[in-house]
Amino acid sequence: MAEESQAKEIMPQSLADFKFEKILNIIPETQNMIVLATGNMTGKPEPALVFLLKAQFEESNIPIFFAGSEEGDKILPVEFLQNLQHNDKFYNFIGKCDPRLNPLFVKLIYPATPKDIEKYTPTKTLVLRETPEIYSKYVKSYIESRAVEKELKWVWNILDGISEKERVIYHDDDPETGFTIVPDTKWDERNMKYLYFTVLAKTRKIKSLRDINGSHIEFLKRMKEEAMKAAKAKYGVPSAQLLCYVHYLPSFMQLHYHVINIERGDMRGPRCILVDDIIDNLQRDPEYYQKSNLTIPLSETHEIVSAMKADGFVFEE
Ligand code: M7G
Repeated sequence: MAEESQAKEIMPQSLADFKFEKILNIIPETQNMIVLATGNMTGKPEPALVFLLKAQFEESNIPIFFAGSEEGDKILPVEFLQNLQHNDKFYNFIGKCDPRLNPLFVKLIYPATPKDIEKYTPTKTLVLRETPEIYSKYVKSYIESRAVEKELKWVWNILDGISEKERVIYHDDDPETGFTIVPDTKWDERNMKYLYFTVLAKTRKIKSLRDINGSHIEFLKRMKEEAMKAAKAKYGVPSAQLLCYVHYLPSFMQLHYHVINIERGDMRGPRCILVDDIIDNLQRDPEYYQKSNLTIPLSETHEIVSAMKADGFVFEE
């Protein structure tokens, strides 16, 4: 309890509060970095995950970079520091921008648990075709063993109106059919091309797709429809540009949707299952997700893989 109240007061001011340990991953498309560090702010050294991301330029600032802008006088011009290449009319420069117009987007998970660190440490990924039998024998118990009180605290904080109150776009408190729509932390709410909502169901009974059946169809539809309405009403993004999907396996075990602008382009791989397809499948067979095989990518160090290997299951090399 004492630890909990202390944790609430922690508000790091800069990366000088942390000691660099190592770069865990570099995301090739963006060159963004995920860094492992250590902080002492909880009273003992504990790991921190630091995500260093280049934030989007504010569109309205772009004219200031050029000649003829009044505001341009108050800030430093974009300076070319180095010419990397020049051939005829083609130039590549390294430039310097006024830091006020070129913010860093820093995400921090602190204290980070071994699970958090594992999630962001690149490992070999194996593809498992999960039959209902594999689900009952290995995956269900893994899902049920998760430390929900710790892992879902941020989710419950949003659902209970404790955190991100001012960001919440839609909220319905019904314990069975309620849900909350909130901009995902991956989106800064400025560039509509990157729109990203998370839709969190209030019920704690649906942990994954395997718990969903025909009786949930109306609920699934409503969650999607409200997200589509909100995207249009609040941000002007029409539903024709939106994708709404769940992950299987999810990384946290309470029903939630991802709603993204298709132009973000980060809906990748077999973990993403479109909500429209889920609804279609349930309309054909209300027990579709209890009967079907599902493909899950798993890290080779994942405990489901270890448990299956221990029972003699062979993942082909
Ligand atoms: P995920 O990590 O891909 O999990 O998605 P999944 O595989 O179970 O779907 C969880 C989503 O929730 C990510 O897109 C996160 O950016 C987002 N998210 C995580 N946290 C801790 C927060 C938070 O505190 N607030 C909001 N608004 N979104 C969050």
